[in-house]
Amino acid sequence: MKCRVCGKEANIRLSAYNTALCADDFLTFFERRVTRAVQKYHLIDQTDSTLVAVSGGKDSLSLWYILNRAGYLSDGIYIDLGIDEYSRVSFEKARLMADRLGRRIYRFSLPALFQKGIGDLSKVMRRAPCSLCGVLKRYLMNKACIDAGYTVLATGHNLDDEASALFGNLLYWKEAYLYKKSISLEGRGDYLAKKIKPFFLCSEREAAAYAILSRIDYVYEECPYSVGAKTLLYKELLNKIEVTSPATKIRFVKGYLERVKEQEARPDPERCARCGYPSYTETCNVCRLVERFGTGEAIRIECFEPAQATATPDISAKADAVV
Ligand code: Q46
Ligand code: ZN
Repeated sequence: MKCRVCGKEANIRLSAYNTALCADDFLTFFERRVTRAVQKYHLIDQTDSTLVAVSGGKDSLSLWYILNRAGYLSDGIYIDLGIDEYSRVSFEKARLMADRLGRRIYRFSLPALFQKGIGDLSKVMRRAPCSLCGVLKRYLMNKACIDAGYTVLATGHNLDDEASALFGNLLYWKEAYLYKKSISLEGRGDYLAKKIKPFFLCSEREAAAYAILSRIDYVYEECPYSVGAKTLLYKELLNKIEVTSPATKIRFVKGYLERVKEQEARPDPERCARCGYPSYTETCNVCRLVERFGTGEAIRIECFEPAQATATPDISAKADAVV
């Protein structure tokens, strides 16, 4: 198997593109796909300042790394869910990347906020950890963006995440959620940051290969609460289909993107009467949680400066030059 670009021995086969590439050409290929998506879908403008949601995993750390290499200088936000060793190691990896990039990282800590991690909090709330986690992460990441003056929040959701979520929503005809996802969701004034997913069309396998080949030190373990999640089953099923019919996932998600464009403009979300952030109810879920379990102190974000400012190689010129 030879690299399609240079003819050397290939390191990765990309069946969806009917090609194979060596390590160097794969890195260029992947970076170019991400920067092209940023340009094509107008994800980040010159006037934007970007915050990347980092979990310590391969997707978010690779995204943070690529954006900075491409000249989209961005800082990170980490939510400490209070899951013992897993959270400790995850933050360690996120900080390593912050130092490598010479960028700032912010942290919201659930144990500091509620004196409980996501596990205990979900028990007292009688709510599934992932559902509660989703509510808290959405709120805190948006708050971090707005409070610290960033205009765009970037997340590392990849093609497999999007395809499995879409598959699940279709399978159960969850129409209310069906058209809520996109590669980019516009912000609203001073209370809702724009959200972007630059890896929307990049597979999980490609992101993992990029992380390994770029020597990104990421946390290999999955969050313990992800065990048994339906999305993992959907990913497995879609990967099986992909083996016999390469490029199915990307066609599925691209087809969705074309259709989502045709949907009506989203109405402005209502705002929480207490904190002013988006809410479906008069007082948002997080304000109610803080009232019940908070320490009495305001929600505080920690900011960590990088240990040293290291120059990050600029790929913006290279990304344009490669065909
Ligand atoms: S939702 Fe659930 Fe994830 Fe939160 S509790 Fe862990 S598995 S981290 S994306
Ligand atoms: Zn609120």
